[in-house]
This record gives sequence, structure tokens and C-alpha cells, in this order.
Amino acid sequence: MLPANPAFDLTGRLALVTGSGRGIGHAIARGYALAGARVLLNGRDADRLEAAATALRAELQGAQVRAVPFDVTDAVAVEEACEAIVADHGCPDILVNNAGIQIRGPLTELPIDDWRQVVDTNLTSGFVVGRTFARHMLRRGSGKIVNVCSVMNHLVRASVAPYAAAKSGLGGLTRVMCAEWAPHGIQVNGLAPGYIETDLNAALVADPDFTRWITGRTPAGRWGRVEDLVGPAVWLASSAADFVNGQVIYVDGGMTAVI
Ligand code: GCO
Ligand code: CA
Repeated sequence: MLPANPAFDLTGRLALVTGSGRGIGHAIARGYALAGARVLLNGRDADRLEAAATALRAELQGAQVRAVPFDVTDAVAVEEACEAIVADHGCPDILVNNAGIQIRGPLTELPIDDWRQVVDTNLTSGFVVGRTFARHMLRRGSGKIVNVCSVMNHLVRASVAPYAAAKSGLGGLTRVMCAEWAPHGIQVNGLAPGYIETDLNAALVADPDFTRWITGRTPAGRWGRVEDLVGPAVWLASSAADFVNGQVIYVDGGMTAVI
């Protein structure tokens, strides 16, 4: 029996995943714990986050999972959280910028505060959290950053302007992070989910017409599951991807490959 490829092993690595109380972020954090990492869950709601951390520790006996609540849209809170995390746990080896919200509406009617809320949470947070923790990774000379993008970096539909603009911006930010930080031992990539069954998409999943359309547009013929994102996220966070940098990896059942 050949041993598991050690390159995919995250044993001893410290991973911070923003927006990981539930959904895609939580699945990625759980996958990192299963791959041996010490995991820091993040979200705004401290009680819900603590409950998620407790449940994950109970499910994965012995897993090192801690809740680090902070608001990724509040630059001061991010700086303070970073100092506390580095003091208490060390500098994360892995940072996943996953936090994101969705507010839909026609361009001509969308309240500007809704636009700002989506762009702040889905894009600006990646810049603020990314550069705050990267300062420590740069001093160490190593680090993995995974920015959770979307098929909407590539394909869009009406009614999701702030989300599509923010996620597309995150792809560009990923490439600039690569340009500035790759020379210093940091790998930065985007992970772009297709249409995944999550709370953010609950109304769409419940809509039979939308589901028929989406599964028809997806060669795999189904909605994605949060578990589908875990393997690619572990790979991007592992030594197996040390020469992968500045890329956006689409995990979408083939949607972006076809018309
Ligand atoms: C929508 C969806 C998309 C999701 C999809 C792609 O309203 O079309 O919310 O914007 O982000 O899961 O990532
Ligand atoms: Ca609002």
C-alpha cells in the first residue's frame, strides 16, 4: 500500500478561513482539519461561530479548531484580530478569503449601500485581510492564500451586478497578490465555485425552473455540493501546489467549459 502523498498533508499547518461558520467556508475549514491542519473559524457572530467550532471538535475527535470572530469589513477589527491570532496561534500558513454575501437586484434600482455592502464583504475584505496577514507571511517567507471567487468571474446573469463585479475584482486582486508576493515564497490562487447548494443560493435551489436551467447549463448535470470544493482547496493550500500561482481554478462541474 503506497503511503498517502505527503504533499497533500496539512499536518501542523495553521489555517484561517474567513466566513467559515457555515457553507463553503465551513466545508473548507473541515477539510483542512481532516488534512491535519489547526483551523481557525471566522465569522461575525461569535455565538454561532463558537457553536460551529464546538461541533467540529466533537465530530473530528482531536481536531484543533478555534473560533476567531471578527468583522472582515472592519479594517481596525482585522488588524486587532491579526495581532491576537499571531500572538495566540502564530502566523497562519494558510488564509482563505471566503467571506461573501449576495444581494440581488436590477442595476437601475439597486440601493448604493447594498452595492457597497457586497463589494466591501466580497472584495475589499480580501484586500484588507489578505494584506494584513501577508505582512507576517512575507516576513516568514512562506504562505498560501486562497481567494474564493466564483463562476461569475467568467459568466454572469442579470441581477447580480455587485456580486459579479466583486468576484471578478477578487480574480484581479489574486493576480496582483501573486505579482507582489510570489517572489517572497507566497502562493495566491482563486477558487471559483460554480452553482453550489448553500444558504446563499437557497431560493435558487428551491426554484424548479432555475434548477432545471442551471443543471442543464452544467455538464455534470447537478448543483455543486460544498464537499466538491474541499479537495481543490486542500490542494491549493498544500505543498502539492507550490508552483501554482495567480490562477483561478474553476470548480463548476464543467459550466465554464461549454456554451
Ligand atoms: C446567483 C448566484 C451566484 C452564485 C453562484 C455562482 O444569484 O446567480 O447567487 O451569484 O454566486 O453560486 O458562484
Ligand atoms: Ca443593505
